[in-house]
Amino acid sequence: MHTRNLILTALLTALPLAAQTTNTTTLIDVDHRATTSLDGDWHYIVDPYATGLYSFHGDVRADGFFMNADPALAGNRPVEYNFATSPTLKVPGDWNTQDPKLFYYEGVLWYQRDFTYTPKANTRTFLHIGAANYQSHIWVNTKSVCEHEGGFTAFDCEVTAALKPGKNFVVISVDNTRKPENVPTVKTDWWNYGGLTRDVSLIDVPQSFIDEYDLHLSRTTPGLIEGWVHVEGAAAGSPVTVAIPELKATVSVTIGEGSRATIALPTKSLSPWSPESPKLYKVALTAGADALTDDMGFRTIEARGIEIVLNGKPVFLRGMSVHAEAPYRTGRAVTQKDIDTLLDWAQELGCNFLRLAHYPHDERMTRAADKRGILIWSEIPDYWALQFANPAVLAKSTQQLTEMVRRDRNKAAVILWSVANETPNTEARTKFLTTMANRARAMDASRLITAALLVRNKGHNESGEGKVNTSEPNAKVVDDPLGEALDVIGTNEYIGWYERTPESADNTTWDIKYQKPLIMSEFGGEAKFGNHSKATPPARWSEEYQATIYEHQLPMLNKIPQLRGMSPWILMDFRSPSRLLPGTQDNFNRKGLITENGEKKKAFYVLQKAYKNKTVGKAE
Ligand code: GCB
Repeated sequence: MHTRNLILTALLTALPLAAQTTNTTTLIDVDHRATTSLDGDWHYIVDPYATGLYSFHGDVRADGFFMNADPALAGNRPVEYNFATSPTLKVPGDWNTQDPKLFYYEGVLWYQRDFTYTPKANTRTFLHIGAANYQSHIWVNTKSVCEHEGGFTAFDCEVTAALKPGKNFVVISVDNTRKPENVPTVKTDWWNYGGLTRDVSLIDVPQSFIDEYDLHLSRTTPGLIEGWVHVEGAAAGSPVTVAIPELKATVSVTIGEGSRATIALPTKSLSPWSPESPKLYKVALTAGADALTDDMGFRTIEARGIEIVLNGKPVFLRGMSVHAEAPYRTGRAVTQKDIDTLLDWAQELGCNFLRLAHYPHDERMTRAADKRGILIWSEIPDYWALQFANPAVLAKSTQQLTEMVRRDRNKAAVILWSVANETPNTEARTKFLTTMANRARAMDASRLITAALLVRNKGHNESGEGKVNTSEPNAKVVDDPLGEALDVIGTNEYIGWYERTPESADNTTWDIKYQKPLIMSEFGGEAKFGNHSKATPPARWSEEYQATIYEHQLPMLNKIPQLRGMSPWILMDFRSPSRLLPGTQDNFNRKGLITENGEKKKAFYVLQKAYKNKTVGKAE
């Protein structure tokens, strides 16, 4: 073999093992930090062959495009890119819906923008990226500052040493290529929107600063707020104060081991946060030169037997599943208006609960849920057939879980961390996801851990699509071994859509092997808005057919003793490349109760009536 080929082979073989995330952290409560927004117009270069990332040998160029900018490295080579004369995209935003040429694009795209900066004394500066789907590599003034993998979680990289007074620039390569070893993997049922899909900003913090905290209401001592504050760079013995002025409650402690201070803050007359009364308090945290405030609610959430117990009282979750898809324009939901529209619809429907499918959403969503009093299920994209036997995939999944928990662990609205959706029942899967559930619990023992499981028919050994009619489809069994590792069981089923008829729900029975609360985390069917059927039974794809599914589901669900919530599929029609039926789907999953243009289908009103009159679910 040629030496050059040998090098190429060696490098390509080494690539998948390379660390995918380096030099990143996740700062929290960033919306209360002093930030400089870098949102707006960014120049972009579409680079389908990853020319700026790899040399012609195929090795990764840590200096990216800037290899050409350095004469010592570039020699006489001409510079073959120019950001200044390249067009612009809006950040935040996916690239797919901003330029028709990029609608189906999956690959590398380069972003660049200039900014001015005045370094301040005793200050560290982080570049904050709300989300970049999927893999990103970041340079500031030609210096590589960090790399990140995972398309739905926020991350920060320290840029203090790379910044200079005056003019600066940042370059970010974002690659949304689907790969079998990614999380999610190659096959999903949503659009793989690429790009800097959420806010980008610079965050200034003191040398030593509060980078994480967990403050929650004790399950055992009434009114006690407990947890910890982590102060990056703080020496043991330095002071930390947490105060809630409205409650006249203050605690001052000192940093112990691992730059962490343990907090126990007794309060009197605290109003617990709940959907009926989503009370948020101003919480002031101080640690040396750093001071940060947060708006926080305090509540307890527990699973007791088959009950979900909020502030000591059983609760029923009247919910809906929702993708982070923007109403009225499609693409990623990024603006406050996008989020408010989705939440207005959910509340109009009568929801007190939302399942954020199938990945962590923008922080505006969980903040708004805190304000409005909507209980939240937040999920990592451990979706369908991940490479469960691959340790690198476990590492990626763990990273996404950690970043999700870190960002939202102080939001009262979030009550459930979901570690997966519809995964195949194999040994490798169960081991992988049990590890994930245990990690979630170890990180945050104050919330409940769940996952959406597949259901099987009695007599059939395996769960899964395409297996119906081989056994007893009227007798559903929920006994996926992953249930052992969960506090709350989620199950997805599509009676009347992917199997049998809507009416067959009437004599379907459910055998739930776990004495744990159950959430029917998906059910539903597709309808094209305006497509009506007068036939009996109504024709598929009509609004009447979809409404019939809901009419037969609700009485069936009411008969399941463990049922403590539901999040039917789905609030709004959303783009999916897997949905190919022309004239009806046109690359949209049409299971929404509302179209992407805000039109409400008949089924919306069926569910609304049941939610408003509380004819579905246990009366609290
Ligand atoms: C499911 C998946 C969801 C799909 C949905 C469907 O079970 O969890 O992501 O979009 O079914 O419409 O088939």
